[in-house]
Amino acid sequence: MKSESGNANNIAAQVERIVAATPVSDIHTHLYDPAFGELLLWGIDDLLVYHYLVAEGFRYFDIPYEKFWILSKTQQADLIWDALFIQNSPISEACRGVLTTLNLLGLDVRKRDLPALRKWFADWQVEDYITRCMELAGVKSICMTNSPFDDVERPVWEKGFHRDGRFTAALRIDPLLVSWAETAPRLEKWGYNVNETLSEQTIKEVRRFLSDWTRKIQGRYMMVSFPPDFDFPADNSCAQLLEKAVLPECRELGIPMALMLGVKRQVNPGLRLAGDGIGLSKLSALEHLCARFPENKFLVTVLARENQHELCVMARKFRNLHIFGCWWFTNIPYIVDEMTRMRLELLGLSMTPQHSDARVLDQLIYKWQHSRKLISQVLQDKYSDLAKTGWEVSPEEIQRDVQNLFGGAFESFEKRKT
Ligand code: HDL
Ligand code: ZN
Repeated sequence: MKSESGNANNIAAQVERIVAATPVSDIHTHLYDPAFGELLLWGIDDLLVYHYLVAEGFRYFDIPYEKFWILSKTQQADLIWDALFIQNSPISEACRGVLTTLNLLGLDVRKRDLPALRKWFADWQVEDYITRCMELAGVKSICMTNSPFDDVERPVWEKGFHRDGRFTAALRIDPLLVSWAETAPRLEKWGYNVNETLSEQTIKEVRRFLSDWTRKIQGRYMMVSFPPDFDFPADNSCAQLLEKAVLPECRELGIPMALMLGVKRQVNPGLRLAGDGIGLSKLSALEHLCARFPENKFLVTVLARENQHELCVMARKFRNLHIFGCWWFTNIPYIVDEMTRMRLELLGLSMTPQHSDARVLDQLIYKWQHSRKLISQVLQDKYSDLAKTGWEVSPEEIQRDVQNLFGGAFESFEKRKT
Protein backbone atom coordinates (compact mmCIF):
# COMPACT_ATOMS: atom_id res chain seq x y z
CA MET A 1 0.00 0.00 0.00
CA LYS A 2 1.70 3.24 -1.06
CA SER A 3 1.96 5.87 1.65
CA GLU A 4 -0.19 8.93 0.98
CA SER A 5 2.86 11.11 0.32
CA GLY A 6 4.34 8.42 -1.93
CA ASN A 7 1.10 8.32 -3.92
CA ALA A 8 0.95 12.13 -4.13
CA ASN A 9 4.55 12.30 -5.41
CA ASN A 10 3.72 9.60 -7.91
CA ILE A 11 0.70 11.54 -9.22
CA ALA A 12 2.67 14.78 -9.36
CA ALA A 13 5.42 13.09 -11.39
CA GLN A 14 2.86 11.54 -13.75
CA VAL A 15 1.11 14.87 -14.30
CA GLU A 16 4.38 16.70 -14.91
CA ARG A 17 5.50 14.05 -17.43
CA ILE A 18 2.16 13.93 -19.26
CA VAL A 19 1.66 17.71 -19.46
CA ALA A 20 5.22 18.17 -20.71
CA ALA A 21 4.82 15.48 -23.39
CA THR A 22 1.25 15.97 -24.68
CA PRO A 23 1.10 17.73 -28.07
CA VAL A 24 -1.18 20.76 -28.12
CA SER A 25 -3.45 22.32 -30.76
CA ASP A 26 -2.83 26.05 -30.57
CA ILE A 27 -6.28 27.48 -31.32
CA HIS A 28 -5.39 31.17 -31.73
CA THR A 29 -2.17 32.61 -33.15
CA HIS A 30 -1.04 35.34 -35.54
CA LEU A 31 1.33 32.97 -37.33
CA TYR A 32 1.07 32.13 -41.01
CA ASP A 33 1.52 29.18 -43.34
CA PRO A 34 4.98 29.67 -44.91
CA ALA A 35 3.20 30.33 -48.22
CA PHE A 36 2.49 33.82 -46.84
CA GLY A 37 6.22 34.64 -46.93
CA GLU A 38 7.12 37.76 -44.97
CA LEU A 39 3.85 37.65 -43.01
CA LEU A 40 5.33 34.77 -41.02
CA LEU A 41 7.65 36.45 -38.52
CA TRP A 42 10.57 34.53 -36.98
CA GLY A 43 14.12 34.96 -35.64
CA ILE A 44 15.83 37.07 -33.02
CA ASP A 45 15.01 40.52 -34.38
CA ASP A 46 11.28 39.73 -34.77
CA LEU A 47 11.35 38.32 -31.24
CA LEU A 48 12.87 41.55 -29.92
CA VAL A 49 10.57 43.96 -31.76
CA TYR A 50 7.41 42.06 -30.66
CA HIS A 51 4.92 44.75 -29.71
CA TYR A 52 4.90 43.64 -26.06
CA LEU A 53 8.63 44.54 -25.87
CA VAL A 54 8.16 47.75 -27.85
CA ALA A 55 5.70 48.96 -25.19
CA GLU A 56 8.12 48.02 -22.40
CA GLY A 57 11.07 49.55 -24.26
CA PHE A 58 9.37 52.92 -24.66
CA ARG A 59 9.22 53.21 -20.90
CA TYR A 60 13.00 53.78 -21.11
CA PHE A 61 13.41 55.49 -24.50
CA ASP A 62 13.58 59.30 -24.67
CA ILE A 63 13.23 59.40 -28.46
CA PRO A 64 9.89 60.40 -30.06
CA TYR A 65 7.78 57.50 -31.29
CA GLU A 66 8.31 58.40 -34.96
CA LYS A 67 12.11 58.39 -34.50
CA PHE A 68 11.84 54.74 -33.40
CA TRP A 69 9.54 53.70 -36.22
CA ILE A 70 11.84 55.02 -38.97
CA LEU A 71 14.69 52.86 -37.66
CA SER A 72 15.39 49.49 -39.31
CA LYS A 73 14.19 46.33 -37.53
CA THR A 74 17.80 45.60 -36.52
CA GLN A 75 18.23 49.10 -35.06
CA GLN A 76 14.91 48.81 -33.19
CA ALA A 77 15.96 45.40 -31.84
CA ASP A 78 19.33 46.82 -30.74
CA LEU A 79 17.56 49.56 -28.75
CA ILE A 80 15.19 47.08 -27.12
CA TRP A 81 17.97 44.59 -26.34
CA ASP A 82 20.03 47.33 -24.68
CA ALA A 83 17.17 48.86 -22.66
CA LEU A 84 15.35 45.71 -21.54
CA PHE A 85 18.14 43.10 -21.35
CA ILE A 86 21.43 44.94 -20.73
CA GLN A 87 20.60 48.20 -18.92
CA ASN A 88 17.84 46.45 -16.92
CA SER A 89 17.41 42.76 -16.09
CA PRO A 90 14.90 41.00 -18.44
CA ILE A 91 12.47 40.23 -15.65
CA SER A 92 9.15 40.80 -17.49
CA GLU A 93 7.26 37.80 -18.98
CA ALA A 94 7.89 38.97 -22.54
CA CYS A 95 11.63 39.44 -21.89
CA ARG A 96 11.97 36.13 -20.02
CA GLY A 97 10.14 34.53 -22.95
CA VAL A 98 12.85 35.53 -25.39
CA LEU A 99 15.48 33.96 -23.14
CA THR A 100 13.45 30.76 -22.61
CA THR A 101 13.15 30.41 -26.37
CA LEU A 102 16.86 30.98 -26.99
CA ASN A 103 17.80 28.58 -24.19
CA LEU A 104 15.52 25.80 -25.49
CA LEU A 105 16.93 26.32 -28.98
CA GLY A 106 20.29 25.43 -27.40
CA LEU A 107 21.77 28.93 -27.49
CA ASP A 108 23.94 30.25 -24.65
CA VAL A 109 22.28 33.46 -23.45
CA ARG A 110 25.05 34.02 -20.91
CA LYS A 111 27.19 35.37 -23.76
CA ARG A 112 24.62 38.15 -24.35
CA ASP A 113 26.02 38.26 -27.88
CA LEU A 114 23.29 39.64 -30.15
CA PRO A 115 25.41 39.60 -33.35
CA ALA A 116 26.27 35.94 -32.74
CA LEU A 117 22.57 35.18 -32.20
CA ARG A 118 21.73 36.86 -35.51
CA LYS A 119 24.31 34.72 -37.31
CA TRP A 120 22.80 31.54 -35.86
CA PHE A 121 19.30 32.44 -37.03
CA ALA A 122 20.51 33.44 -40.48
CA ASP A 123 21.50 29.81 -41.18
CA TRP A 124 17.89 28.47 -40.93
CA GLN A 125 15.41 27.78 -43.75
CA VAL A 126 11.89 28.72 -42.63
CA GLU A 127 10.28 25.31 -43.33
CA ASP A 128 12.91 23.53 -41.21
CA TYR A 129 12.61 26.15 -38.52
CA ILE A 130 8.82 25.74 -38.33
CA THR A 131 9.33 22.03 -37.66
CA ARG A 132 11.98 22.77 -35.02
CA CYS A 133 9.85 25.33 -33.20
CA MET A 134 6.75 23.10 -33.21
CA GLU A 135 8.82 20.18 -31.92
CA LEU A 136 10.29 22.21 -29.05
CA ALA A 137 6.92 23.76 -28.21
CA GLY A 138 5.04 20.44 -28.49
CA VAL A 139 2.55 22.08 -30.85
CA LYS A 140 0.84 19.76 -33.36
CA SER A 141 -1.32 22.35 -35.09
CA ILE A 142 -1.39 26.13 -35.39
CA CYS A 143 -4.63 28.05 -35.98
CA MET A 144 -3.95 31.26 -37.88
CA THR A 145 -5.87 34.56 -37.77
CA ASN A 146 -6.92 35.18 -41.35
CA SER A 147 -8.33 38.48 -42.53
CA PRO A 148 -9.75 39.13 -46.02
CA PHE A 149 -9.34 42.80 -45.07
CA ASP A 150 -5.55 42.49 -44.93
CA ASP A 151 -4.25 43.76 -48.28
CA VAL A 152 -1.11 41.62 -48.06
CA GLU A 153 -2.85 38.41 -46.99
CA ARG A 154 -5.93 38.55 -49.27
CA PRO A 155 -4.12 38.20 -52.63
CA VAL A 156 -2.29 35.08 -51.43
CA TRP A 157 -5.65 33.36 -50.74
CA GLU A 158 -7.09 34.64 -54.04
CA LYS A 159 -4.12 33.26 -55.99
CA GLY A 160 -4.29 29.97 -54.11
CA PHE A 161 -1.41 27.95 -52.70
CA HIS A 162 -0.53 24.49 -51.47
CA ARG A 163 -1.32 24.52 -47.76
CA ASP A 164 0.93 23.28 -45.00
CA GLY A 165 -1.39 20.91 -43.12
CA ARG A 166 0.00 22.03 -39.76
CA PHE A 167 -1.69 25.42 -40.19
CA THR A 168 -5.48 25.72 -39.86
CA ALA A 169 -7.45 28.92 -40.43
CA ALA A 170 -9.97 31.20 -38.73
CA LEU A 171 -11.86 34.04 -40.40
CA ARG A 172 -11.18 37.38 -38.70
CA ILE A 173 -13.96 39.89 -39.42
CA ASP A 174 -13.40 42.89 -37.11
CA PRO A 175 -13.77 45.57 -39.87
CA LEU A 176 -17.13 44.10 -40.93
CA LEU A 177 -18.59 44.46 -37.46
CA VAL A 178 -16.78 47.38 -35.84
CA SER A 179 -16.46 49.70 -38.86
CA TRP A 180 -19.27 48.76 -41.24
CA ALA A 181 -19.48 52.23 -42.87
CA GLU A 182 -15.85 51.98 -44.09
CA THR A 183 -16.11 48.27 -44.87
CA ALA A 184 -19.30 48.20 -47.01
CA PRO A 185 -17.57 49.91 -49.98
CA ARG A 186 -14.75 47.33 -49.82
CA LEU A 187 -17.22 44.44 -50.06
CA GLU A 188 -18.91 46.22 -52.97
CA LYS A 189 -15.54 46.56 -54.73
CA TRP A 190 -15.00 42.83 -54.24
CA GLY A 191 -18.27 42.07 -56.03
CA TYR A 192 -20.76 41.85 -53.16
CA ASN A 193 -23.91 43.87 -53.82
CA VAL A 194 -24.07 45.69 -50.47
CA ASN A 195 -24.67 49.24 -49.34
CA GLU A 196 -24.48 50.91 -45.96
CA THR A 197 -28.14 50.37 -45.12
CA LEU A 198 -28.65 46.84 -43.85
CA SER A 199 -31.32 45.86 -46.36
CA GLU A 200 -32.27 42.23 -46.93
CA GLN A 201 -30.14 42.27 -50.08
CA THR A 202 -27.13 43.58 -48.13
CA ILE A 203 -27.55 40.99 -45.38
CA LYS A 204 -27.76 38.24 -48.02
CA GLU A 205 -24.58 39.48 -49.71
CA VAL A 206 -22.71 39.81 -46.40
CA ARG A 207 -23.61 36.17 -45.71
CA ARG A 208 -22.30 35.23 -49.18
CA PHE A 209 -19.03 37.05 -48.40
CA LEU A 210 -18.70 35.17 -45.08
CA SER A 211 -19.54 31.85 -46.68
CA ASP A 212 -17.18 32.39 -49.63
CA TRP A 213 -14.22 33.23 -47.38
CA THR A 214 -14.90 30.60 -44.72
CA ARG A 215 -14.95 27.94 -47.45
CA LYS A 216 -11.92 29.42 -49.23
CA ILE A 217 -9.73 29.28 -46.12
CA GLN A 218 -11.53 26.25 -44.58
CA GLY A 219 -12.17 28.42 -41.54
CA ARG A 220 -12.62 26.54 -38.26
CA TYR A 221 -14.44 29.49 -36.74
CA MET A 222 -15.19 33.14 -37.35
CA MET A 223 -13.69 35.65 -34.93
CA VAL A 224 -13.90 39.27 -33.84
CA SER A 225 -12.41 41.36 -31.06
CA PHE A 226 -14.77 43.86 -29.45
CA PRO A 227 -14.16 46.92 -27.24
CA PRO A 228 -15.33 46.97 -23.60
CA ASP A 229 -18.53 48.81 -24.53
CA PHE A 230 -19.74 46.13 -26.95
CA ASP A 231 -23.40 45.52 -26.18
CA PHE A 232 -26.12 43.18 -27.39
CA PRO A 233 -28.89 43.69 -28.20
CA ALA A 234 -28.11 47.18 -29.46
CA ASP A 235 -29.40 49.56 -32.09
CA ASN A 236 -26.27 49.64 -34.24
CA SER A 237 -24.86 47.99 -37.33
CA CYS A 238 -22.59 45.74 -35.27
CA ALA A 239 -25.45 44.09 -33.38
CA GLN A 240 -27.62 43.83 -36.50
CA LEU A 241 -24.87 42.31 -38.65
CA LEU A 242 -24.03 39.90 -35.85
CA GLU A 243 -27.66 38.82 -35.44
CA LYS A 244 -28.75 38.77 -39.07
CA ALA A 245 -25.64 37.73 -40.97
CA VAL A 246 -22.74 36.43 -38.92
CA LEU A 247 -24.50 34.14 -36.44
CA PRO A 248 -26.91 32.67 -39.03
CA GLU A 249 -23.94 31.94 -41.31
CA CYS A 250 -22.04 30.32 -38.41
CA ARG A 251 -25.12 28.12 -37.79
CA GLU A 252 -25.35 27.27 -41.50
CA LEU A 253 -21.66 26.33 -41.60
CA GLY A 254 -21.80 24.63 -38.17
CA ILE A 255 -18.80 26.58 -36.87
CA PRO A 256 -18.22 28.56 -33.66
CA MET A 257 -18.17 32.35 -33.40
CA ALA A 258 -15.15 33.53 -31.41
CA LEU A 259 -15.60 36.70 -29.40
CA MET A 260 -12.54 38.36 -27.84
CA LEU A 261 -13.83 41.04 -25.51
CA GLY A 262 -12.34 44.05 -23.77
CA VAL A 263 -9.71 45.55 -26.05
CA LYS A 264 -9.52 49.34 -26.27
CA ARG A 265 -7.84 49.81 -29.64
CA GLN A 266 -5.12 52.49 -29.93
CA VAL A 267 -5.25 54.19 -26.55
CA ASN A 268 -1.77 55.39 -27.52
CA PRO A 269 -1.52 55.49 -31.34
CA GLY A 270 2.17 56.42 -31.16
CA LEU A 271 2.90 52.84 -30.08
CA ARG A 272 1.10 51.42 -33.16
CA LEU A 273 0.40 47.69 -32.61
CA ALA A 274 1.62 48.12 -29.03
CA GLY A 275 -0.86 50.95 -28.45
CA ASP A 276 -3.96 48.92 -27.54
CA GLY A 277 -5.34 49.01 -24.00
CA ILE A 278 -7.84 47.16 -21.88
CA GLY A 279 -11.29 47.76 -20.39
CA LEU A 280 -13.90 45.97 -18.32
CA SER A 281 -16.40 44.28 -20.64
CA LYS A 282 -20.15 44.27 -20.16
CA LEU A 283 -20.60 40.48 -20.12
CA SER A 284 -24.40 40.78 -20.05
CA ALA A 285 -24.03 41.21 -23.84
CA LEU A 286 -22.47 37.75 -24.04
CA GLU A 287 -25.13 36.32 -21.75
CA HIS A 288 -27.85 37.67 -24.09
CA LEU A 289 -26.09 36.16 -27.13
CA CYS A 290 -25.68 32.72 -25.52
CA ALA A 291 -29.31 32.70 -24.32
CA ARG A 292 -30.83 34.15 -27.54
CA PHE A 293 -28.86 31.90 -29.94
CA PRO A 294 -28.65 28.46 -28.31
CA GLU A 295 -27.79 26.91 -31.71
CA ASN A 296 -24.70 29.07 -32.06
CA LYS A 297 -21.41 28.02 -30.50
CA PHE A 298 -19.54 30.87 -28.80
CA LEU A 299 -15.80 30.58 -28.30
CA VAL A 300 -14.85 33.36 -25.89
CA THR A 301 -11.89 34.93 -24.17
CA VAL A 302 -11.92 38.22 -22.28
CA LEU A 303 -9.08 40.63 -21.65
CA ALA A 304 -9.82 42.04 -18.19
CA ARG A 305 -8.76 39.98 -15.20
CA GLU A 306 -11.82 41.35 -13.42
CA ASN A 307 -14.14 39.73 -16.01
CA GLN A 308 -12.73 36.22 -15.63
CA HIS A 309 -14.86 34.93 -12.76
CA GLU A 310 -18.12 36.12 -14.34
CA LEU A 311 -17.09 34.45 -17.62
CA CYS A 312 -16.47 31.15 -15.81
CA VAL A 313 -19.87 31.27 -14.11
CA MET A 314 -21.51 32.12 -17.46
CA ALA A 315 -19.91 29.04 -19.01
CA ARG A 316 -21.61 26.99 -16.29
CA LYS A 317 -24.94 28.38 -17.47
CA PHE A 318 -24.50 27.92 -21.22
CA ARG A 319 -23.14 24.77 -22.82
CA ASN A 320 -22.88 26.68 -26.12
CA LEU A 321 -20.15 28.82 -24.52
CA HIS A 322 -16.58 27.49 -24.59
CA ILE A 323 -14.01 29.68 -22.88
CA PHE A 324 -10.38 29.68 -23.89
CA GLY A 325 -6.93 31.06 -23.21
CA CYS A 326 -5.23 33.58 -20.98
CA TRP A 327 -5.36 36.28 -23.60
CA TRP A 328 -2.69 39.01 -24.07
CA PHE A 329 -2.37 41.04 -20.83
CA THR A 330 -3.60 38.06 -18.77
CA ASN A 331 -0.87 35.80 -20.18
CA ILE A 332 1.49 36.31 -17.23
CA PRO A 333 2.21 33.58 -14.66
CA TYR A 334 0.50 35.44 -11.84
CA ILE A 335 -2.83 35.56 -13.69
CA VAL A 336 -2.53 32.30 -15.69
CA ASP A 337 -2.27 30.45 -12.37
CA GLU A 338 -5.33 32.23 -10.96
CA MET A 339 -7.44 31.81 -14.13
CA THR A 340 -6.54 28.14 -14.61
CA ARG A 341 -7.39 27.29 -11.00
CA MET A 342 -10.69 29.23 -11.23
CA ARG A 343 -11.65 27.49 -14.46
CA LEU A 344 -10.79 23.96 -13.30
CA GLU A 345 -12.61 24.52 -10.03
CA LEU A 346 -15.73 25.97 -11.70
CA LEU A 347 -15.80 24.11 -15.02
CA GLY A 348 -13.69 21.00 -14.60
CA LEU A 349 -12.15 20.03 -17.95
CA SER A 350 -14.74 21.53 -20.36
CA MET A 351 -12.62 24.50 -21.42
CA THR A 352 -9.37 25.32 -23.20
CA PRO A 353 -6.94 26.84 -20.68
CA GLN A 354 -4.47 28.38 -23.10
CA HIS A 355 -3.59 29.51 -26.60
CA SER A 356 -0.30 31.18 -27.49
CA ASP A 357 -1.46 34.23 -29.46
CA ALA A 358 2.06 34.00 -30.92
CA ARG A 359 2.94 36.62 -33.51
CA VAL A 360 6.50 35.35 -33.98
CA LEU A 361 7.02 31.65 -34.73
CA ASP A 362 9.75 31.16 -32.12
CA GLN A 363 7.40 32.45 -29.40
CA LEU A 364 5.58 29.11 -29.54
CA ILE A 365 8.55 27.68 -27.65
CA TYR A 366 8.37 29.98 -24.63
CA LYS A 367 4.64 30.56 -24.55
CA TRP A 368 3.95 26.84 -24.34
CA GLN A 369 6.92 26.05 -22.05
CA HIS A 370 5.75 28.67 -19.57
CA SER A 371 2.07 27.66 -19.85
CA ARG A 372 2.75 23.92 -19.48
CA LYS A 373 4.63 24.52 -16.23
CA LEU A 374 1.73 26.55 -14.81
CA ILE A 375 -1.00 24.17 -16.01
CA SER A 376 0.98 21.19 -14.69
CA GLN A 377 1.31 22.74 -11.22
CA VAL A 378 -2.43 23.48 -11.00
CA LEU A 379 -3.37 20.00 -12.22
CA GLN A 380 -0.99 18.40 -9.71
CA ASP A 381 -2.79 20.23 -6.93
CA LYS A 382 -6.22 19.25 -8.26
CA TYR A 383 -5.40 15.55 -8.68
CA SER A 384 -3.76 15.53 -5.27
CA ASP A 385 -6.96 16.99 -3.79
CA LEU A 386 -8.82 14.11 -5.47
CA ALA A 387 -6.36 11.54 -4.09
CA LYS A 388 -7.08 12.82 -0.58
CA THR A 389 -10.72 11.70 -1.04
CA GLY A 390 -9.51 8.20 -1.96
CA TRP A 391 -10.32 8.74 -5.66
CA GLU A 392 -7.50 7.41 -7.82
CA VAL A 393 -6.82 8.62 -11.36
CA SER A 394 -4.87 6.33 -13.68
CA PRO A 395 -2.09 7.67 -15.94
CA GLU A 396 -4.43 6.95 -18.89
CA GLU A 397 -7.10 9.15 -17.33
CA ILE A 398 -4.61 11.96 -16.70
CA GLN A 399 -3.51 11.63 -20.34
CA ARG A 400 -7.15 11.80 -21.49
CA ASP A 401 -7.80 14.90 -19.39
CA VAL A 402 -4.70 16.71 -20.60
CA GLN A 403 -5.46 15.87 -24.24
CA ASN A 404 -8.88 17.45 -23.69
CA LEU A 405 -7.37 20.59 -22.22
CA PHE A 406 -4.82 20.79 -25.04
CA GLY A 407 -7.34 20.92 -27.87
CA GLY A 408 -9.62 17.90 -27.45
CA ALA A 409 -12.38 19.77 -25.61
CA PHE A 410 -12.35 22.48 -28.29
CA GLU A 411 -12.49 19.87 -31.08
CA SER A 412 -15.52 18.23 -29.42
CA PHE A 413 -17.10 21.68 -29.12
CA GLU A 414 -16.43 22.36 -32.82
CA LYS A 415 -18.10 19.08 -33.77
CA ARG A 416 -21.05 19.48 -31.45
CA LYS A 417 -24.44 19.83 -33.15
CA THR A 418 -26.07 22.35 -30.83
O1 HDL B 1 -6.85 40.94 -31.35
C1 HDL B 1 -6.10 39.98 -31.10
O2 HDL B 1 -6.16 38.86 -31.63
C2 HDL B 1 -4.98 40.26 -30.11
O3 HDL B 1 -4.33 39.05 -29.81
C3 HDL B 1 -4.04 41.26 -30.76
O4 HDL B 1 -3.59 40.71 -31.98
C4 HDL B 1 -2.87 41.67 -29.89
O5 HDL B 1 -2.13 42.64 -30.61
C5 HDL B 1 -1.94 40.54 -29.55
O6 HDL B 1 -1.09 40.19 -30.33
N1 HDL B 1 -2.10 40.02 -28.36
O7 HDL B 1 -1.31 39.02 -27.92
ZN1 ZN C 1 -4.71 37.49 -31.02
